[in-house]
Amino acid sequence: MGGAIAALESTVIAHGLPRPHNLEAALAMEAAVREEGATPATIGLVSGHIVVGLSRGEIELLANSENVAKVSRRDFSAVLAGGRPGATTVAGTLAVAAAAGIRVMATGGIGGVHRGAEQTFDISADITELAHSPVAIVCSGAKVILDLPRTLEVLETAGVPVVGYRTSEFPAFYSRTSGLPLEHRVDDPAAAVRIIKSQRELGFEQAVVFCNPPAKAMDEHEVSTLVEEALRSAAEQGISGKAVTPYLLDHLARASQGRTLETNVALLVDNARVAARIALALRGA
Ligand code: PSU
Ligand code: MN
Repeated sequence: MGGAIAALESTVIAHGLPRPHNLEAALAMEAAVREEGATPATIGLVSGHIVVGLSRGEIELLANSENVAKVSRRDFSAVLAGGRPGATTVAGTLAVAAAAGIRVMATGGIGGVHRGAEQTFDISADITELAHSPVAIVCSGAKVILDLPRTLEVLETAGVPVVGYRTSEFPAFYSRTSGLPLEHRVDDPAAAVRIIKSQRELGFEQAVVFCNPPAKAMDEHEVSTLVEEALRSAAEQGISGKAVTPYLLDHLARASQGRTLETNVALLVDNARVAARIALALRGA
């Protein structure tokens, strides 16, 4: 049966949040999981090895080094062979968690379809991995820098269940509302576990995405103005590929005088807590 483990991603530490908030958030997420009585396993790459359950020193390394690779599935082999430290995205973390038999993970917001993807083809590998990883993931929806309606469409195409956790609406990362309704909803960990068990009994390999609205939420319309601005700036600077998401998150934090950052850290910690509760309920089920 094993212990109740909540896996945590590390790209958010290395590339999603500025110092020193990144280390603080990483440690606060782990503390929240422990407080609930579960075991955190932050996943990353150190000295040519995949580590499931980074030590405090290893988390500090990922938080403070300049040369940390952003590791999605396609990056593992090259980063392991080269020995650089690596931080796993949701996609990378799902791949490792699934291989390690960990059934629950937490993040801030999943990746998805970027705005203008019809031109750039920029659709996060998170979607592909969610389609093949039998892991439940607690998030605050998808990052609001994305095209949220199209992100829901591709999740549907990929056969990935998206379930509101105490909400009937897809959260917009920094805000509780997006105007996009969710068909399925649960209100406690026991109900979440019933869906996870059913998904596994069916033999389906898809993840289950639980969307937990942010506690310290920002106004949806204020955020959308900030996002427009950030997107314009990214386009002017010619930002592309895996740099897009970190650039936009950083721009938003600056433009909002740190308010998106505060919301981001709070929702990360809250999602870790919910993941721990689900992992505990899953162990007893
Ligand atoms: N959630 C956050 N901040 C982040 C991320 C998630 O609150 O920085 C990271 C995750 O690791 C996710 C990645 O997998 O952003 C998506 O990057 P991309 O769009 O390049 O696939
Ligand atoms: Mn991308």
